[in-house]
Amino acid sequence: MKEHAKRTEWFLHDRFGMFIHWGLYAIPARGEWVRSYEYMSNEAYQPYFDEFDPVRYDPKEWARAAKQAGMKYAVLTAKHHDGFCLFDSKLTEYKATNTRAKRDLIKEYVEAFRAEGLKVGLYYSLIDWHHPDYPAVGNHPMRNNDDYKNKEIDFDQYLDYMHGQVKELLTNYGTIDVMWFDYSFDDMTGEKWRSTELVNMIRSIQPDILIDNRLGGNIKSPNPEIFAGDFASPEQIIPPQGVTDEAGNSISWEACITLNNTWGYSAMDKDYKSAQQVIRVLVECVSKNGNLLLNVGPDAKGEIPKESLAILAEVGEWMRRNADSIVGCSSSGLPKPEWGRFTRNGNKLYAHILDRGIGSVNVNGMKPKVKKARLLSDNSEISIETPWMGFHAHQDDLFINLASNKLPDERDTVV
Ligand code: FHN
Repeated sequence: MKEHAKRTEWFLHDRFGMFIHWGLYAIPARGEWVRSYEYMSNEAYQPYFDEFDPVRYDPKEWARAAKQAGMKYAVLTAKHHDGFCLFDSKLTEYKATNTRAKRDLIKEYVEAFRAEGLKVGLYYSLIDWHHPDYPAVGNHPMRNNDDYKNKEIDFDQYLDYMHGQVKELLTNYGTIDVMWFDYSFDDMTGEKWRSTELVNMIRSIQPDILIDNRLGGNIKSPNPEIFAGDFASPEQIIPPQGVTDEAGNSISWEACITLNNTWGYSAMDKDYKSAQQVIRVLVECVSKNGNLLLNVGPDAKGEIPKESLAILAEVGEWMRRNADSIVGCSSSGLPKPEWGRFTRNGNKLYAHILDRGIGSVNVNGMKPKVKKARLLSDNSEISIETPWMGFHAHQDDLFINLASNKLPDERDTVV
């Protein structure tokens, strides 16, 4: 579909984004599912609304951290499952402008990230544990409360509210580049959300916006539903072979991955990935035609955890020297080499030597004959005359730029 290809052009070029999970759950600091895990009623959760006062929220700092990390876009939770709205919705009082913050946090976010040249996306939860007309199904905090479960609700009222808020987000905050819905489950999928009506409304307001695949439907179908989405959204995993449609053609996908183990802020979870692990994940995604949406969970004061900032800064230092092998790149068309992965941008082939134990790469066997090899980080020459190239991949010599004279023949093998 031509308009789909046009819409996804920037997405397939940019490759690397920041996911941001932030809201009232940063106060209990036990992750964004705390209401569900601890069966909290609206009343039990209300103190967090009453307290919420992110005095150190400065999205310009967030945007700088993202940009310096080499990220090109971001997606921030406008409303997560707890129903709390970070934006000044006219459809509810359960919003940031009614807390001590008294700020439209989404407005400040889109302005700050655009000012740094990043594209802006909004995450919006289909699930809403606060809304009176949302049923106590799935992992709803009141799923074991018979009084709650038996009360009369009007789900269409909730859908009118949900559709109305999406319209507010796409009308009041300028160009939004990604609408990241989350998530369909069991029979709560597709038309249960009135998805065709919702996507038609979205496209009527912002025709070029990208939509993820979590409204339901089958994005891999040769004739996907209008709401099947523009990209697949594997979570906490990298698909072994990337993502393809039913005909075996690669389709747009984006892996969303946490830096520790929780999306929302957790004071206890200090089990962070290293910068090297993040770089490997990023390289693997791009080598398989995918994007990486890397998550941060700011704390209740509005700051990204220092551990996350340190990792982002180290990844950014690598990206400062090596972004050419990520941004604008895709899969290479070559089989995965034993020593790492390839990415490709047109006729530039990038060899990412990821397995430290293997210090040499035999490029002479590569077809077409490699014209020249350079270490991308400092453009130093890599000799390709010797039968093998014994250079030692160390901390920042993660890959070389093999400028070959034409695209590798799909049938080529790397010896
Ligand atoms: O339940 C959410 C979860 O809190 C988080 O937002 C992730 C991010 O993709 N999505 C859902 C779990 O799949």
